[in-house]
Amino acid sequence: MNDIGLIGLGVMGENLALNIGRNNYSLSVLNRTIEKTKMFMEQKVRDENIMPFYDIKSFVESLERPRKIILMVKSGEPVDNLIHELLPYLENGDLIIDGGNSYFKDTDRRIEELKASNVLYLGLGISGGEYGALNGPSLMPGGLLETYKLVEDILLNIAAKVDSKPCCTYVGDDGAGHFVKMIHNGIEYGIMLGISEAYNIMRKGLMLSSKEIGDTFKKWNDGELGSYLMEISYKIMYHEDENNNRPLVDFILDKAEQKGTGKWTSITALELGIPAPSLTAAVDGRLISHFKEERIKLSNVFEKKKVNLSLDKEKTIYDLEKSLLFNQFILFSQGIWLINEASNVYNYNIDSAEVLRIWKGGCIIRAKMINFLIEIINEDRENINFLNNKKSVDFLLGKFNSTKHISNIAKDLYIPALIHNTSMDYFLGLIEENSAANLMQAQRDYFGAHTYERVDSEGIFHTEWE
Ligand code: NBP
Repeated sequence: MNDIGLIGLGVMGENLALNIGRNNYSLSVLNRTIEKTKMFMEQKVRDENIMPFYDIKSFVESLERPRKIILMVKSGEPVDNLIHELLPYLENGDLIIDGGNSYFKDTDRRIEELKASNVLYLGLGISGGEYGALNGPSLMPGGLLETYKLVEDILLNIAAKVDSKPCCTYVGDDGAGHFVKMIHNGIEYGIMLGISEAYNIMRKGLMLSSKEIGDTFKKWNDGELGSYLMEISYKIMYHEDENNNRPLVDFILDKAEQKGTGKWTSITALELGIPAPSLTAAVDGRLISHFKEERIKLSNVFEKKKVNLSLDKEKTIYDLEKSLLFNQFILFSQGIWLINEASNVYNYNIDSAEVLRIWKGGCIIRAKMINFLIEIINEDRENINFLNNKKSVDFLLGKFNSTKHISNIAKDLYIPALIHNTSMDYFLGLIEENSAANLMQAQRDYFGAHTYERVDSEGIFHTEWE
């Protein structure tokens, strides 16, 4: 009998299976396309105790009770279909673990639906790509605590380790794990766009070569901006196309794809009523990039008046570094605010400092900055928006002029800088004591008798404006 089963031998599934096997657990595996299972067994499996199966019944029967089955398949319908196929063979107390990027509300629903069959369900957010899956990902499990306890040992062993601590923690109830993974991806979109904007300014404004941009990213990666995404960005800049020994990045079509987690983050922010404009800007950045044909047409119609900018290279690079720190801080703060709000609204009971701790290793958004963020959160555990803290404001104010400078340069050069601009406006919005929302309230009352409150007396007011 094997310790655990895994269904779905795609990029993530096969690497996770090997990771589990290398941690001395015995494993049954199954994949919809049989050929893939055979190739996996022949080409990837070495000494690991991994057994292939080609039908659900014998796969389930090969597992130690209570059975533990990880699904590593495309989110959505495939997950529901597999649950449906597994159910006839499962018994009370067996456990399904969904390791894909499922929408957290689907996970809430599945946990609820499976209660009738006494089958347990864990929504497991996994980050780290194929390297992380194999060598230690960041794991974000959510569901009942008792359910998590059944696989805690395995999850802690296969997770990445930072300061000898596993990058895995019980995140919270129901879909909390998938919620946190969704926010992780929202932040990931934002950091990626921010770095790409810096790249754009360096190549179009400073006329730097890919090699020079790579050198800059590498230097930043050694400093405060150190992160996985900065590390891969400098390596990408150095990477040459096999065909012509020129930077491969120059030959990649500028249309960014997405699979949905960033979009869900924005939709969730709107549903929860929490402002997260930088996270949304990151999705919009990808959407705009997708309209390549329109962009080509419009770029020929709209005359970009040449501005004679004599940019100071050293100063611009210095400001870019500071502005990226500014953006990254804002992106994390918006993500954590959403997590804290969701924790209250959906009763997930999430500890956001713990979430940040497990994002310190294994995952795509691991960054040196996280230690500082944890320090700020721990100063006031009741504060759901960690921007509302003196250290946060000091940090951002220290980078404000640099961000403003970069934003201005981008406009002068007609370069979009969605993350830079949005993060700055978000910050300005939050530090503005008297906003212009008084006019909006008056407009609402004017056309819709929506009423308003006054600053000089209590109560609800309406005016006949005409
Ligand atoms: P892949 O595209 O590499 O593999 C997808 C897997 O899903 C294959 O095993 C495929 O089987 C299976 N599958 C599909 Br598609 N439809 C199915 C169905 N109706 N019934 C049964 N199996 C089905 O994806 P991946 O990158 O390994 O991602 C797996 C999950 O992990 C996704 O939810 C993804 O969002 C998430 N994730 C991915 C990453 C990443 O970096 N790639 C990171 C974190 C999380 P087949 O071989 O028969 O087509």
